[in-house]
Amino acid sequence: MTIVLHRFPLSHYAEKARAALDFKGLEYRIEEHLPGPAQLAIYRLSGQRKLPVIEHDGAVVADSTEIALYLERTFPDRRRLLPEDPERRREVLALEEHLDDTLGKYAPRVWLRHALREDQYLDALGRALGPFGHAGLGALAAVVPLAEARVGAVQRRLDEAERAVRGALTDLCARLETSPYLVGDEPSLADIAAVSLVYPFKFPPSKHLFKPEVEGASVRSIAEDPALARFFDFRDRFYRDHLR
Ligand SMILES: N[C@@H](CCC(=O)N[C@@H](CS)C(=O)NCC(=O)O)C(=O)O
Repeated sequence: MTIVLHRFPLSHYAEKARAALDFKGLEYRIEEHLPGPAQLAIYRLSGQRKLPVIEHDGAVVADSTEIALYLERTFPDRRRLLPEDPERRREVLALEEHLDDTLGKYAPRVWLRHALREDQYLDALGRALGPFGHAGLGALAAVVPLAEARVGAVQRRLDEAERAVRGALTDLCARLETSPYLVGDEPSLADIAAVSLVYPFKFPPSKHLFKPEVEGASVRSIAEDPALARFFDFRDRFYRDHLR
């Protein structure tokens, strides 16, 4: 039975679940949702309000990590997301958890801070989202920088997020200096988490983007930062070589 992936179009956690489906070579269909009152349908389906959620053969699974682990258990003969070796496996799971706690948790705030100041990116995204989304982005672009300048607590929260995200990405660059993948010589769930959780900083080459025209649109102050180039180059390669 075809797997159904429920997602919000810009969600980095949903991209992580989608990348896990791709990596395992599974057939799936995407259902797009919008945040807001329509989340009631997600609640009815899964008993909680967040996405991603997948449906497969009567099972309903929420949370990107749970989804990856479900796919690994359910399709053991497909490409492995986790190494056989127990120590390597622990390392992959620990790095994936760390990436959820840093990139997963803080990337949206860093995105808010930087994306809203980059006209080219805002235009590309605004066109793809249509008039309603364009207006929403315009409103955010007016409010967030003002709040950051005037409200100390907002600035501190954004600074904290920026430290966490840049710190995590700098660590990933260091790992990639000595290793072809983030843990050892084989791709794993840790790579999937890293390449997908930066999703809206630079829309990757993928046929499953919510709109094909956003491919390549990037928040230049992050995705084109020379200090982070090793990671973003790796990420482009990873999408080309392992994902669709
Ligand atoms: N730990 C979850 C986090 C999922 C999550 O926070 N999803 C966000 C979208 S990126 C969401 O559904 N937000 C809507 C809400 O909180 O109501 C995962 O790994 O999937």
